[in-house]
Amino acid sequence: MRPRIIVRYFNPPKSTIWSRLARALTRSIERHCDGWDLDMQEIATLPLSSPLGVQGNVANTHKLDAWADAVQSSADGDRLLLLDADTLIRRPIDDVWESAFDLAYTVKKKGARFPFNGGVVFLRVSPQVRAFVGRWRAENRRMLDDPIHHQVWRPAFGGINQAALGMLLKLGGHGLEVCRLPCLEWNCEDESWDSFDPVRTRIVHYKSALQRVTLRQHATEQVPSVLVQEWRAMEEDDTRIAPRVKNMQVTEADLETPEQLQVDGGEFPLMTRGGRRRHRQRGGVNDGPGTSV
Ligand SMILES: [Mn+2]
Repeated sequence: MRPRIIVRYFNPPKSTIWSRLARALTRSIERHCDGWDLDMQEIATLPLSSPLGVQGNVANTHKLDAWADAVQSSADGDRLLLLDADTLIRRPIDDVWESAFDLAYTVKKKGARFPFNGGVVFLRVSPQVRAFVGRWRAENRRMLDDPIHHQVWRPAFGGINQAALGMLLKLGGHGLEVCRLPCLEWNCEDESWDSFDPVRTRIVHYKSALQRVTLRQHATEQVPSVLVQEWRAMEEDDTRIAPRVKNMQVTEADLETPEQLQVDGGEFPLMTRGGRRRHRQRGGVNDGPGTSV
């Protein structure tokens, strides 16, 4: 069974920002995750509200609910990556399965404001894992409904998804084998951006300031330009598909089935445009397949 990447996102009213992020992520997965399936869905927003009016908490609750649904409907032995839509995969991630774990999450370097980031979570599904993710969802809901409950855990773990996960990991008793992956490699987030290593980093998290600058939302924050450029290059790749196919190089395989080239070939189907022009300039005849290709 191929491992599966689970992405759930939604757009705020009158915005397509998250669709844009999701498209670039999809492109990066197509490029680097050959042996994986992608299960990406835009979800409808529900009329949830946060007693403190914190819209980010509501959004993250919707996302976690949808992740949890995907986990509950997975079979024992399924390998899943729960992934935020504001990420980019920039090199293969298959190595993660070399470690034995039920749940793997990404920890920040020492001295960071919070100990981990919840945007990248790998799972090997089992009844215990389904039960744990069910508790994660329930604790998150409890924190949304009861801000005091969130306040107890927020100083240690931050946002609502993370506070709920941090609480459950801290309390223990879940019986899961838990693996801690370094953020710099597996989830390069705000406190890792400055240490970004193109050879090592597999997943970059385009959150907060990096997201604003990358999407050109009139942001002036200082973020590593190499990360901004990588994301923009991935997005532009989307719109270059047609021209790239049109300018396709002729390969050995094409020469074996020359009829495929007639679309653009015209008079001398096996020559490039430049080859045909030079051929005419020389006043030559078409002297057989492949000569000017
Ligand atoms: Mn995120």
